Amino acid sequence: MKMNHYAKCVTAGILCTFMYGTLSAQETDFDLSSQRSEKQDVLAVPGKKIDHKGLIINPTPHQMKLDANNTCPITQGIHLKDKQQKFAASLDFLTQNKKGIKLTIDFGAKAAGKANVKEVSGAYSLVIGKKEITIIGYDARGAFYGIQTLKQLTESPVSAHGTLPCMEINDYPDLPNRGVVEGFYGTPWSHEVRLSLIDFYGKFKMNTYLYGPKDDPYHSCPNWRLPYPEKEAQHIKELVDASNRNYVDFVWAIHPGKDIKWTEADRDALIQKFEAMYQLGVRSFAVFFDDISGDGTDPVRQAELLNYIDNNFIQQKHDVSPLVMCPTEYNKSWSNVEGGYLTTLGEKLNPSIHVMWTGDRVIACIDKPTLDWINPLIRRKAYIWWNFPVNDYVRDHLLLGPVYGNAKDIKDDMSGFVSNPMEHAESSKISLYSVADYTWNLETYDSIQSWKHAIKDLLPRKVAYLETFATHCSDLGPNGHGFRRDESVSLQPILK
Ligand code: LOG
Repeated sequence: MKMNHYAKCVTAGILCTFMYGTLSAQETDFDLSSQRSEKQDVLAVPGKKIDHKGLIINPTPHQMKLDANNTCPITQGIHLKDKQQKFAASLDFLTQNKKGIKLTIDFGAKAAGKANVKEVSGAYSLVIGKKEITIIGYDARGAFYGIQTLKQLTESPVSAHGTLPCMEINDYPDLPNRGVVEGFYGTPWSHEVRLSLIDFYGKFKMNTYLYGPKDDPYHSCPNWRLPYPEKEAQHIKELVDASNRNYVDFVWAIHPGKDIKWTEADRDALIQKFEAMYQLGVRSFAVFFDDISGDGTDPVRQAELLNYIDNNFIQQKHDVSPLVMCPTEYNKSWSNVEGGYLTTLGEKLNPSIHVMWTGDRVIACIDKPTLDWINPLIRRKAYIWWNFPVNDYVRDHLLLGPVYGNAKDIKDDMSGFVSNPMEHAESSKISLYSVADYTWNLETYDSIQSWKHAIKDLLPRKVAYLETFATHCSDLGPNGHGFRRDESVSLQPILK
């Protein structure tokens, strides 16, 4: 069998484990949740309790009714009625055949209203009847997500014999912006791996990829004013195309604050760079002012610049998403409220501009008190930049453990939630799988279950090995930020 990229990356780690002979594969029925400190609410797929039989949908749908007595045969393929002729390329997992089961796909407010689909981008309904399948999206993104759910069902053991279980799914995302910020220090991801990640975002219904690798010189100093050289520009174009195919907003970020002069010349240089990115196809933009000192940190100047960009570029284009900014004081412990930085941004920034926030500290989990503190200051809902599983401050550790610690009652208090991952992109997929789950459906999120599903999805032929490896690669050890994770929980009783 040809090993996929992911398999190659983790196999190296697993081999080390076996060479030194210290770990054995996890017993499959070992209950990790019994020893972890996080609270576990193992919930069945909502709607009706279903007999799992290997049926896993990530992210967990909001409503799902299974008709256990009926199935839908797809052995003959499907007869496609793609009403707006958009999705043929996304359906390569099914055989098309006029004699097959009818698959109707449509989207838009009218069709969505009839199908009771929620009025938010990405919402959809999927009905699998005995003789036909129907997907209705609130928008094209929603219909695409319905197709992703159908795809997961066809790949699941429940449909191994060419029959899908009959069911009705009505589903929608809790948060409008969900995904990843490539915002770490260290070797930026390769082009190949970025493309692989973008497919992964689409598959698991994440809609945002903020591109801001600290060590891309054309994102930050010294070259933020210059256009990308030809090859790099071509790569950006390809990332945009891949994002469009996956209904992902590719948000190109600039990090000008280290040496920006508050002059017309620099303001125009920034707009010109955005214009060059627009020509490459970029339709979403961000400006990061994190990790800088000196003149660039002035909140009045920052707000003036951002409003200028918003009024003269973002709003003028008519096809560009709201601007995103990362403040200099981007977490509570680094904020000087008396100094007025955050209140100035809150008062002055145009209301449509998103403001990012990492929480009470640089590395922190997010809960209601976190948001109750920041939202009034910035006068909008914070857009969370979650610094996990990023490991640029503990580079000798891989962070492969469960994603836990974020509250489940805060879906109405954030405008977005993106994870900053490790420079090891493939290994970050374990966490990102769960970030997708959490940000889509906060209340039913179950960290251990999601983590186990991630491992199964990523390395189906070596689940127990990867689980063993990952369970012993969870904590960061002592670090400057004081952020810790449960480690090697199955060994804890023996060590006590
Ligand atoms: C940087 C980020 C880095 C992360 C973790 C933000 C907003 N900025 O302390 O680039 O990956 O912490 O080390 C940061 O988090 N600065």
